[in-house]
Amino acid sequence: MPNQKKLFLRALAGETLPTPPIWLMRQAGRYLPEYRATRGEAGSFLDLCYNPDLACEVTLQPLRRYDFDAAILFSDILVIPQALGQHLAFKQGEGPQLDPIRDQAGLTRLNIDGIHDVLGPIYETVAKLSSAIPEHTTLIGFAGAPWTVATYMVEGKGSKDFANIRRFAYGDPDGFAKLIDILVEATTQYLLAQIKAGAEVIQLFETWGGVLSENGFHRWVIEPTCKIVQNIKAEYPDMPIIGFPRGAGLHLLDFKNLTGVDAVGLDSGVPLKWVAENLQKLGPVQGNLDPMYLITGGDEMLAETRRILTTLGNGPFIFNLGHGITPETPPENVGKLVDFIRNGG
Ligand code: 1CP
Repeated sequence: MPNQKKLFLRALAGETLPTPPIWLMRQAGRYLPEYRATRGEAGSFLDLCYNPDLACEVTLQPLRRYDFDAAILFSDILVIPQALGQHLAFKQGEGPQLDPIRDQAGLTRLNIDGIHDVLGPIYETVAKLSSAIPEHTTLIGFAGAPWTVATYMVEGKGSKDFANIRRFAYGDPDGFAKLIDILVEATTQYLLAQIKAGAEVIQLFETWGGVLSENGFHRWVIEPTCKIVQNIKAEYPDMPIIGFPRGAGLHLLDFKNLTGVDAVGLDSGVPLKWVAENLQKLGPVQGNLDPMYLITGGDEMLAETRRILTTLGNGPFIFNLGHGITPETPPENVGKLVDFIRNGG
């Protein structure tokens, strides 16, 4: 059992630990001056994602400062549409831009056959990380879940109302299912290649699942996630998979029961007593400090952290944020948070 010492894997296997393992979503990023320096060296954000040496370097940067229990591959969920042939650019300060696919006819622009040619450097980053991270650190590979990736493919950018994709999914479900099927297949292949390269845990980010209707959530979040989990477990039955269905609310139990994920990531809005009495009985949970507490960083942050530790600490638990860390976060507040948790809260 070579990995049994890794706290993160023990928590994912269902163990209740006196001090939970900790990592933070988007732990590598613009709040760190050393990230900004490496990013400047790389050129664009996408150049950084496809440069194995520099992507490895920025993944390691937060570990050097905070000795997190997990490293997450530095990449982005939008490399999948790009690998499928959809044009992608990150304009400075504006977020992602893609040529939108608004209907079934637009799917002819996608081609799954060459994805590994584009994604190869990312597998190389995983392999480098696998030997570069400390022995007690776990390597997380990741992908966006199909619905969330599709929101960017259909909207063409970040969205507030998701009107185009909801219109496509509700108005032409058979046509939209073809897009989701392509994403299930591409995501499966992408994650299997990350695992072959050394990823020890997989996280699926479903950032925008909360905008769907009840039936939509089942059809476009739960079903595709379930297929990806089954595909991965068919080849790697013991691979731990974390699902992060942000905004899932009352769907959380169905999400856990029906998808087959091992652990569930919680956003900051989920009532924790309910989680402890229901969801956590079914498996490990991860979360859920509101990232804005890290900006103020005072006693309020510590009190909220204590509330989370007290409520979820009696079952299998991984400490994290409820969403990604923001660029305005003072790095010293992250240090304060980690010390507080490791000193028993
Ligand atoms: O340097 C920069 O200016 C780019 C900022 C940035 C970073 C650091 C983007 C653009 N992506 C990333 C890295 C990233 N993205 C990681 C790496 C590892 C880590 O966690 O340390 C991960 C896991 C993601 C995942 C991701 N990208 C998600 C899911 C998680 C979440 O935060 O909800 C989403 C929705 C994206 C899309 C994306 N990429 C980047 C931006 C600004 C966005 C959001 C666009 C929007 O909808 O507003």
